[in-house]
Amino acid sequence: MLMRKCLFVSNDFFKYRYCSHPAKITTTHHLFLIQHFCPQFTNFKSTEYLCRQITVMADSNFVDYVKIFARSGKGGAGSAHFRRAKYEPMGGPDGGDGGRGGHVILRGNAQMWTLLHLQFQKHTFAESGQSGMGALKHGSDGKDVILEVPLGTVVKDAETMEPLFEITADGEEKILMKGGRGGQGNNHFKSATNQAPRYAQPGEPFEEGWRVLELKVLADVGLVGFPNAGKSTLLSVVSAAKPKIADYAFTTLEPNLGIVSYRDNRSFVMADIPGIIEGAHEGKGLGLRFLRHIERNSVLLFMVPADSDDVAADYQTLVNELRLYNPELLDKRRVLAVTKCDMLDDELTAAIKKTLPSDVPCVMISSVARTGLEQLKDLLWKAIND
Ligand SMILES: Nc1nc2c(ncn2[C@@H]2O[C@H](COP(=O)(O)OP(=O)(O)OP(=O)(O)O)[C@@H](O)[C@H]2O)c(=O)[nH]1
Ligand SMILES: [Mg+2]
Repeated sequence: MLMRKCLFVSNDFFKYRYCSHPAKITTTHHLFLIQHFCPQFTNFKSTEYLCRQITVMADSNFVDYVKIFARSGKGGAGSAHFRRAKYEPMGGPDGGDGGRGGHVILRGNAQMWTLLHLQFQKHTFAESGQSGMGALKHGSDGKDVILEVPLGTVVKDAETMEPLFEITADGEEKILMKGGRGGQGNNHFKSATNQAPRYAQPGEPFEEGWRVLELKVLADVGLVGFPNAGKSTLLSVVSAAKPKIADYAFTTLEPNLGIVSYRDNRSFVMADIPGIIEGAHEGKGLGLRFLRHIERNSVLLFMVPADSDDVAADYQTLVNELRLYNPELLDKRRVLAVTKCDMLDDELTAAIKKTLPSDVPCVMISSVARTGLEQLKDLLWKAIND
C-alpha cells in the first residue's frame, strides 16, 4: 500500500488525494518513500515542502472528484401461479407482478459543499424488487438509494469520461442507475385462446457501473490570479468567509466561497481558487485542475498585484493559461483588478493606469486600505447582470 502511494507521488503527487485511503502514514514515512522512489527530490527543502503539501491535501475535507460504483436493483419476476381453492377446480391464472428494483438516485443538497462523504462510500447497491406471488399479490419494490451531492456535481462515465448529467438545483433528483422493471404475472397473458398461460415475465436486469462525480463550484464570480495576488484577502474583506491568508505562494489549496453583499439587499457568490502560474497547463504549481471551479462562473475577476513589473503582461499570461485549459473560458465577461494599491503613491498609480489593457474594465483596489471595493462591486454586478 505504501509503495503504491509513493508511486502516485512520483507520477503526480496531487493524485495522492484520490487514492483509496486517507493518509495514515506520517511525514517521516513520506520523507523516506519520496527520497527512495523519487530521487529527483533529493533537495531536502523541496522534499519537506512536498510532504507538507501532501499532508495538507490528504487531510483536506474538500473533495471535488470521486469515482464510485453503483448498482441498481433488478426487477422481481412475475408469478406464474394458478388459483387453487376448494370446489374451484380451474381457478385460472392469478400470478402477481414483480416489484421494481430500487434506483440509485443523486439528489442536490444546497447545504453540501464537498464530495467527501462519497469517498468513504465507494460502492452503492440498491435493493432488488420482490417476485410476484399467487392471489395477484404484487412483489414489493426495492428501496431506492439516495446519494446527496452538492450543487454543481457533474456525473461522467468513468470509462469514456463522457458527461451524463449535472445536478444544479436544491432537491433536484436524477437517476444514476435505473432499477429493473418488475415482470408481469401470468394473469396478464390469459386470453380466450390461452386460458391457462404458464408463462410470466422475468424482471428486468439491474444496471451497474463506475461513475465519476466531479464538483464544479457554482459561483457568480471566480478569482483568477497568481499566488499572493491577494485573492483570499479580497474574499475575506468583501464577504464573511475566513480563508487562510499568508505571504507565501499557494496558501490556498482548495476553493473557498463567500457571499458578497451588494447594495439594496442584493448579493452574489465569489469563489477564491488556488493561484495559477505560468506553465500551469504543463502541471507547474498546482496545475490547472482547480480551473474547473471557474468554468461555471459568469464573470472572471483577474487580479494582478500593483508591485508587478508589467500588469498588462501578467494579465495576458493569466489569459493564456486559461486559453490553454479551455478556450471557452475566454467567452466569459472579465474584470481586471490591480490589487495592493495602498503600496502606490499618486505618481505610480497614474503610471500604472496608463499601461492597463483597454479591452477589459479595470479597477485599482486595496483590500487592506479598503479602497476601490465599491467600484469593484459595481463593475462585477454590472458584468454579472449584463
Ligand atoms: N499591502 C497590501 N497587502 C495585501 C493586500 N491584499 C493582500 N495582501 C497581502 O498579500 C499576501 C498574500 O495574500 P493572499 O490573500 O493570501 O493571496 P492569495 O492570492 O490568496 O495567495 P494564494 O492563496 O497563495 O494563491 C498576504 O500577506 C496579504 O497580507 C493589500 O490590499 N495590500
Ligand atoms: Mg489564497
